[in-house]
Order: sequence, then C-alpha cells, then structure tokens
Amino acid sequence: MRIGIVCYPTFGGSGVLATELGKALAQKGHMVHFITYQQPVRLNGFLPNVFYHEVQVATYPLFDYPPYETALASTLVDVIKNNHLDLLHVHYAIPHASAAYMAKQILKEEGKEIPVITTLHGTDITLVGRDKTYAPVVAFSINHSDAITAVSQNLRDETFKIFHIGKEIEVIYNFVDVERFQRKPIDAFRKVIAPKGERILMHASNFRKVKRVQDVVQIFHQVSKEIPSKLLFVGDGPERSTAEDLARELGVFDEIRFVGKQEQMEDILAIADLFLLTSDYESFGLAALEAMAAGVPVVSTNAGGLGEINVDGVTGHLGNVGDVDMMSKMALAILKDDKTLKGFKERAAEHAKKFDIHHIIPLYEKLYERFL
Ligand code: GMT
Repeated sequence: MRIGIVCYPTFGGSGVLATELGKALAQKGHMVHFITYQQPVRLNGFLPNVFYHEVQVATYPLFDYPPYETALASTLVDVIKNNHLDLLHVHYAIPHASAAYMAKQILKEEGKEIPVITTLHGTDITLVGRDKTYAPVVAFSINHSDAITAVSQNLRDETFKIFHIGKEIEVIYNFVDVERFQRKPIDAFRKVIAPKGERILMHASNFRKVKRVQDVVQIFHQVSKEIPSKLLFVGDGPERSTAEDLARELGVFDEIRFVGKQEQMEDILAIADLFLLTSDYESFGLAALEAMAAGVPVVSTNAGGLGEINVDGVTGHLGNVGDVDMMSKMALAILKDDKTLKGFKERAAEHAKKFDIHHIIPLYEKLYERFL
C-alpha cells in the first residue's frame, strides 16, 4: 500500500507512535510518506520505503499567524496526487483531520477518492479539542473521516461523551517494540547516576501542566527519605522550572538529574528501577508502556486509560491524582527489597508484550485494507 502519515514531528507520544507505525509498515513493504513541518524525531537514518515531505509555510507580512493548516492541505493534495497514495492516516485531530478533510474534498473534485483515517491521541479531544475555539471543527472533521481510531477504550468513551460522533470509534492500542527495549543496563551510565547503587526513579514527559511533575518531585522526596535513591527527569517543557524550584525547596535537588530530551529512551530506561507518571489525564501513557517494555515497573495515577496498561499490584500501582502520599507508599512497596522489585520488573516486561508492535501493526493493516 502507499500510505500517507501526518503527525506532529516532536517528542510527543502521538508523533512517536505515528513514526514508529510508519517505520514498521515500511519494513513490511508498504510505501510510507510522512508529511509534516519537520523531520519526525524518531525518523532517523535511511529507510528504503520511507519518504518525507516537508510542509513549507509561506509567510507574508500580513500574516500574524501563518496558515499552517492551509499549507498542510495543499501539500497533502500534491503528495497524494504525485505519489498515488492509497490512503491518508492522520494522527492527532488538530489540525490534521481538518486539513485532511480539505485535501480530500479538493481531490474529489478532480475525481480522486482518498480515504482518511484519523487516530485520536488524547489532548486533541480531552484538553485542546474540547475548547470552543476548536471544538466544532474537530467534531466535524472527525465525523467526516472514513475511519476513526482511539488509542484506548477510555479515549473512545471520552470522545463520545465530549462530541456528537455519528460513527464507530475503533480502539487500537498504542504499541511498543518490545525487542528494542530489552537492553542490558550500561554499567558506566548507572554508576554516573547512582554511584552508590541507589535506586533510580524516572519520569519522562513534555513537562506540561497535565503531567503534574511537581507530584513526581514530592513522591521522590518521600521515597528518598526511606531508601537511598536518585531521580532522572527526561524531557523538557514549561513546568520544568516548577519542578526544579520544588526540588530545591525540599532539599532533593542534588539527587535529581534533568537529562533533557532524549532519543535513546531504551538506554536510559535500562538503568531505571521505577517509572513515575502522575498525570491529571493520560489517554494511554506511551511513556509508561515503554518503561514496562524495558522491565521498569510503573507507579501512575489511575486517570484516563492508564489502568488499561498498568495493572495494579502486577506491573506497578495506581493512585488517585494528586495523592502523593499514597503513590509514595506504593513506590516504597515496590522498591523495598530486591526480590519484590525483581518480581515487578519481570511482570512489567511480560505484560508489555501484549502491546508488542507485532500484534498491533496487523490491526492497522486490516483497517487500511477495508478502504482499498
Ligand atoms: O501527553 C502529551 O502531552 C502528548 C500527547 C501527544 O499527542 O503526543 O500524548 C497523547 O498521546 C500519546 C500517544 O497516543 C498517549 O500515550 C498520551 O497518553 C496522550 N497524552 C494525554 O492524553 C495527556
């Protein structure tokens, strides 16, 4: 098949998922065309069946806001026509679903039908999408997609609650390449972070408000009082300084390393003992799944779809949003001795296999085939 993929090219989960999906499809022999404003971060190296088309947004002094959506729709028309694409798969509704709708209508006038599949990822529905400045366009373009998928049951249900959607939303869970995450820890790296063999806790995100990174610091503070430990913060974003300030206030700043945005998550996760995800909401929590695939148990909130991947008492624990005391106790219960920790690590790795890339890619292929 010749497939067009539109996504955000950044470190966000939806972009990561879309890029890994495209790469996996290309490996299976499909021709995959990424259409984004910048090379997706996980699209590194040369891959024979992968093509990249950059969306150029022409500016003009009149534009306070360069019209990206228009530029994207025009690029889609061009790429679909010139590369004879069979279908378009857009990730994250805003503004990708509406740009795809526009491209579809333009092509229809020229006699070409292009099926559009929209995958909803989370904040495009629950946070930004429901805002009245976007909601009518989001609902319209979702409803006019040929197929809609959501990355968890929770997101599917939330979408039906928030919008009037007139067609079925299929759940296709996010996936992880389990083999890639089964790395041996690099001893030298572990020693730099935890020279005295301390436990290593980790959080990775875009440090947006929804992630409640201050709760991560609070939990770490309580854990480190009982068990010698270190905290690795991966990623960056608007709430980083809040986390830093709180860490200084609580006197744990020196035990924390902020390593910034990283591509080699598998190497970093390999040295971690526990992953913390304290979000207000996660449709899925891809970062937690990647941690589990690397054999790292997860203490998370029970918000959104997190309970669909993190199994309480098996792969980690789930607490209420903001209940840092409870989540600290949960973390301590996992980290208290080597035997308990080993059990959680093994079960986390085992459970992640249910979401292995090899199970999920065929579901997307089956969906695509319906439109050919
Ligand atoms: O979490 C974010 O702020 C980024 C966002 C994105 O669109 O990249 O993540 C969403 O999509 C991911 C991939 O499907 C999910 O794993 C995340 O749970 C979801 N984030 C939220 O729902 C907050």
